[in-house]
Amino acid sequence: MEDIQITGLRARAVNVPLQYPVKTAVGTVATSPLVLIDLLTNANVIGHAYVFTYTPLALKPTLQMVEELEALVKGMPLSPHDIDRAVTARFRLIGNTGIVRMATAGIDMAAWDAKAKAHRLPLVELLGGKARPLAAYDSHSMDDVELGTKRARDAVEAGFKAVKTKIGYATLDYDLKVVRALKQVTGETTQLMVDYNQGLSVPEAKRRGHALEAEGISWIEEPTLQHDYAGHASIREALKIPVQMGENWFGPDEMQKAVDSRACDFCMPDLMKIGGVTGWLKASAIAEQHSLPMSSHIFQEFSAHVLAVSPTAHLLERMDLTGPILEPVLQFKDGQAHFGNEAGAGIRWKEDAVSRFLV
Ligand code: SMN
Ligand code: MG
Repeated sequence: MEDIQITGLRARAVNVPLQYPVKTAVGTVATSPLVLIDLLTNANVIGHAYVFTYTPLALKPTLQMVEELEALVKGMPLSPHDIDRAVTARFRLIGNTGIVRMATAGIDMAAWDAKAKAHRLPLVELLGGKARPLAAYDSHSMDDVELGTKRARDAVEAGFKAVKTKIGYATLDYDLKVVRALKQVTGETTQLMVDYNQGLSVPEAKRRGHALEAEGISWIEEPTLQHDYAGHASIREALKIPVQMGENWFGPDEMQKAVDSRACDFCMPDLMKIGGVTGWLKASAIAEQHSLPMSSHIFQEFSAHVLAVSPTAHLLERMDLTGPILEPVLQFKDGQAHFGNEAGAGIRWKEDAVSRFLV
């Protein structure tokens, strides 16, 4: 196949409604601000990817950062590793982190999608793997008792074998009240994980974590500030529940620092913040070397493909942040994610919905 070239980039900002706002101990994501990326090539394939900006305040700056990258990648061969090298060199001084990392990761994902399409392969096969059903969990919010138990019941009835809820209510007693109500629904057959979204001090995380040890919790996620690796390590030493983190690691280098600090028992890089598919592959090698079970964080479509080639693959997070703007390519059945039945990563825009939510 002759050298495929990148011929352009198109980026659009949308702010889509969420069936369930993502309520966390440190704030609520009420709508889903996304930058939709189309990477154009001279091989009659277009790479699609999206990046999630958490708050509408970061949406336009991220859109502009993606748009600025066109000058860098236009005319380059469709080679994600060449792009990674060029980006690393260009952003050495400012640092490939924050919005820069989010934008460059989006380009990386779109490049891998285009490459797989050019080879008429599902991304997982381009990466040397094979699509297979992946164990998944349904990821919920700080939904309190009534909505929390409804969502847990819906998930169990849909066949999920694991559910995550967000806690960090005003008191430990209320955390326990919600967890016990959900455990009534999930029972012994469905795992229950909790996510504090960085909301506790180290002493409070130990206090609440000890209380949760008798409740049958499968992991406690980001109990304290995400950059406090020593704090996570201290909590991990103190608790019998596995500590989970990783969604806030900007690049494999931050993952390495956290792992060197023995901060967690499990890891869950975010496909965007870790650096796209290229960043994830580096992260999966770190996870393998340290025998860390590796789960994904949102970005469920691309995450399915890269998790399938991750040696320590653990669980795929099911949290739909694209709602009406994506064709439902990824399917969930009996608690597993089914994917890989088309070329690329399976990102197909529903243009009528995109138009409705353009910012
Ligand atoms: C989360 C936080 C914010 C937006 C999406 C998801 C959460 C998770 O920490 O682990 O799903
Ligand atoms: Mg989380």
